[in-house]
Amino acid sequence: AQERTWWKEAVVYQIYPRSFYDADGDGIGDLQGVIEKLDYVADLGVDVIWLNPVYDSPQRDNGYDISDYRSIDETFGDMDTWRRLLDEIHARDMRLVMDLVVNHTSVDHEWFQRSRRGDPEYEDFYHWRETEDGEPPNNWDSFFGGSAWERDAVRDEQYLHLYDTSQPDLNWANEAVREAVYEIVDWWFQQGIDGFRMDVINLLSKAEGLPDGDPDSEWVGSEHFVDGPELLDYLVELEERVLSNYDGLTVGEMPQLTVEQARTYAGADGPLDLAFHFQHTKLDYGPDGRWSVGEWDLTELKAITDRWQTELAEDGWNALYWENHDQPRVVSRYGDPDEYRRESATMLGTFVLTLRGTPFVYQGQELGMTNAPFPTIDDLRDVDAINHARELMAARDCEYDAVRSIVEYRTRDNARTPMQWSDDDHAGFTDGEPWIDANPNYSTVNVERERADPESVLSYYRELIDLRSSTPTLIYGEFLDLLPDDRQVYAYERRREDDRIVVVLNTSGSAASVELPVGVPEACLLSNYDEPPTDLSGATLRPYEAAVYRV
Ligand code: TEU
Repeated sequence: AQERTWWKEAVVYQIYPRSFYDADGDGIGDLQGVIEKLDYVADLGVDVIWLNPVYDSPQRDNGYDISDYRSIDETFGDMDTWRRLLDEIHARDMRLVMDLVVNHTSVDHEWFQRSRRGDPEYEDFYHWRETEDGEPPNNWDSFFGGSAWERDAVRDEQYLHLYDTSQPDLNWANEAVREAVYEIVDWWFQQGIDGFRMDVINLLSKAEGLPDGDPDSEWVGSEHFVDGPELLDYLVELEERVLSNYDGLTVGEMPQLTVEQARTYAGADGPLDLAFHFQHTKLDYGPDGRWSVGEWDLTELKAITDRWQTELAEDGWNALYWENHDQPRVVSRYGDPDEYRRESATMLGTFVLTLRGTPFVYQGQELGMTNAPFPTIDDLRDVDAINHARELMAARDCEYDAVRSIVEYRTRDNARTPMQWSDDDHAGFTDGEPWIDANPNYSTVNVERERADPESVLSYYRELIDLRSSTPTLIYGEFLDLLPDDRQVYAYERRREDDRIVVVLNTSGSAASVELPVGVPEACLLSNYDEPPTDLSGATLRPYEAAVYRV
């Protein structure tokens, strides 16, 4: 059985400050903007805010390239504004989780500057190698495309970067690196934060000798740096040295995570509380992986969900999400952004908030924000999308127009268009020129309009979060899939002692019939249509209909 903790009962709201609200009119969202919108966030009924990186950074990867861990980038404000933000969050009985990015730093970080100059104290802070012929030391790829190695002109050696060339990987085998990171983590907890989301934290340990990877794998080299040999030791050390002194929430972002690994790192005896896996975010990948699109199949989602819900039932706890700043908008992937935007957005929300685990809602998801158009390559901002668009164009010897549909579908920019506050210019996000264009549908999809409409996605999310937070069965209850083979309807039960809740979701845009051995429910607790079915032993669900019952 699961022990009760605050973070199991919490709903987390993720804020990407660059795109949330711009208080000073420079076109980029900032901390003062977050402060000004805190009542909106508190009104949603969420308990925790996770804030993407706001530290000093040249912003090559929007803050995931940090040049000083103990300072706020002037784009976003300063330490005083940050302290005010923390106080204002706490004053509203919410908590603040910050982002910890310690697999790599920016090339602008002092550690790298000293390392490249061969300062003995820092020379081994990164992975430096040289080969006789000057070729890359191994065949590993950067996640953003191209080789994971870059030559540095100052040191005249190559350094490893699993992400952008401006994001050199730290050498965690060096004890001095670990000590430096532990001090940073401790320093932030001392400032009063309530936890950390830990960026690509399962990539810290690289296999001895940095051997070549399987050239056919989805991410070449990954078998040598995902879940590496020393990872558990590093995380246990971090937890013993720092994390165990605080009652914070720690959630590790772990690409390629399996459920067995999740139990190791985030089980009751593991160093972290939660871990994000990616299995359900790949259902719509095509034959060529991330930069292709395929049909997704509900039974695959059911198999993944059932595995994670069941295997973490006694030990471990799920981190539940559809969206974050790296994922396209869920309505555009697993729903219908045109004909059934409201219905599919609320159906998908119902799913993620009625599973066992801690749900994470990304800014704009609660409005049913959709993917945006990126008509030319110059409309893209994301280094990942720009690199891959160029790679695809080179490989196919074609113009952007020919790769536009896949790039537009997958770019992380979809999550980063401005939060849609109103139908004013630029969605009410800024008085200046936004760093990225607002989605043109802001005239109809925006907070102001949805707030006034009791049938909106926003109104539904408020009710949903309230239901979730006030229903222990939805938090702690056992999960049982009632129709594992149905390709259209998702139906499951949450059960705790003699309380039984049944969730019924039509995941398609056509009518679907459902027959469940639960008969006539005692009450319908929430639904996204008027007059939801009253007898589940034989009912027809309308397109994307969702209903939550007590049976
Ligand atoms: O992302 C790590 C990462 O590789 C994935 O989240 C990836 O974007 C996803 O699988 C696509 O489906 C983290 C941060 O969240 C991201 O914003 C940074 O760019 C990256 O690390 C480097 O710090």
